[in-house]
Amino acid sequence: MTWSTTSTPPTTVSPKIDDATATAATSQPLKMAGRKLNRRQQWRIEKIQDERRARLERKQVQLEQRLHDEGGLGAEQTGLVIASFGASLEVEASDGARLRCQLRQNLPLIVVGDRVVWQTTQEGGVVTALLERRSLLARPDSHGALRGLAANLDQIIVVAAPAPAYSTELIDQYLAAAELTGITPLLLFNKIDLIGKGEGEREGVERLLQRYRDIGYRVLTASTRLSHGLDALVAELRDHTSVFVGQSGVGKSSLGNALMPGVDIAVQALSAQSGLGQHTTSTARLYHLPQGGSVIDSPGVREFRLWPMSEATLAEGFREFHPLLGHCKFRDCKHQREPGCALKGAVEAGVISAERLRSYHKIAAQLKEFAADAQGRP
Ligand SMILES: Nc1nc2c(ncn2[C@@H]2O[C@H](COP(=O)(O)OP(=O)(O)OP(=O)(O)O)[C@@H](O)[C@H]2O)c(=O)[nH]1
Ligand SMILES: [Mg+2]
Ligand SMILES: [Zn+2]
Repeated sequence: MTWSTTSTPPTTVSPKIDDATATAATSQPLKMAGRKLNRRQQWRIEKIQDERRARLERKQVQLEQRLHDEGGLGAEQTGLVIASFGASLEVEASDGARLRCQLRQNLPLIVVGDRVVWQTTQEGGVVTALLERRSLLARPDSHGALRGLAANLDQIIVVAAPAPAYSTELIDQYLAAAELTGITPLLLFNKIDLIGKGEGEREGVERLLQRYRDIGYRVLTASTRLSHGLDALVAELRDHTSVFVGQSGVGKSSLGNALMPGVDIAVQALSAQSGLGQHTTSTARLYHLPQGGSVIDSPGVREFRLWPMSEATLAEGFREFHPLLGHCKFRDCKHQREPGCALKGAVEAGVISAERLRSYHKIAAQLKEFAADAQGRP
């Protein structure tokens, strides 16, 4: 059987899809069974996407029509995005009022922290433009496409804790993301009340934090339970826009609650079964701190992935490697077993930590794996 007889689209299909299938059928009339199925699946996916697009366009047209019928919009104003729900945004006007806004067609993806131009409508507002961003923190989705997390950030507060157990690779990936996007990071080790007296546990955390202090990163410890470290945190957050990032369950939202009396962000205990966080926060949200500054509470992750990048770029994400890069004997040095490697030499001389170089190699290997996976994907 040929592909064209098994997957003839139903009569309701749009001419565009008919054309596409006709081209495919004539250029490759005989196909193997597996390939046939893929084509058919592909065609279905395209059809669903076309329908979605058409639905969205119809909605947009209705919105434009309604705006027109209402006899005009309010004057253009600028606003700050407090939360993004995809199809709509919560916007803070310059007078502090909050309102739900629809989005004009053909706008780029808008994220929390963005500044926008908006106008009032009878039902709220409509966002008509995105203003220039000072910075953007992004990460790839499961298909490798970059998704913005938050915009106009000055600081990334990387939150880690004894439970769920911290991962140095995760911390290092966030620090690299901060380094490469030019946003200042701060490492915040929360839940210090949970650091047991178990052999080496406290020393392990102290060594970890000292390693980052030695590199020159700011490090704070905190406990929302003991109200420890909160004043120091407030001082670091003042006059900046910061985002809390980190694993689910490390206490990002709890920190938000501790800093803002009267604000009640949902928090949830770790899963008794896995000891992991339960993805309690689902949408990033910006809060103004009474002491000054704004903080964005973001949904926790199980793993943070850097966007696809070369090993050389990743190495630049490790701040203390900077003076050494370009000084290896071989220009394409992988910093593994090559003779004359400046990074290995620096580890031996105690200038950089072996853990950070190990972490770099692990993250580089992961990036390679994801890239290979992405290529293998249909
Ligand atoms: N022992 C202890 N528990 C804390 C502390 N801070 C937060 N917790 C608890 O940790 C659990 C998770 O806290 P959340 O604030 O929901 O964590 P989160 O990082 O916002 O998690 P997601 O929203 O899933 O990303 C809750 O049960 C909190 O009560 C702390 O300093 N000490
Ligand atoms: Mg949360
Ligand atoms: Zn090297």
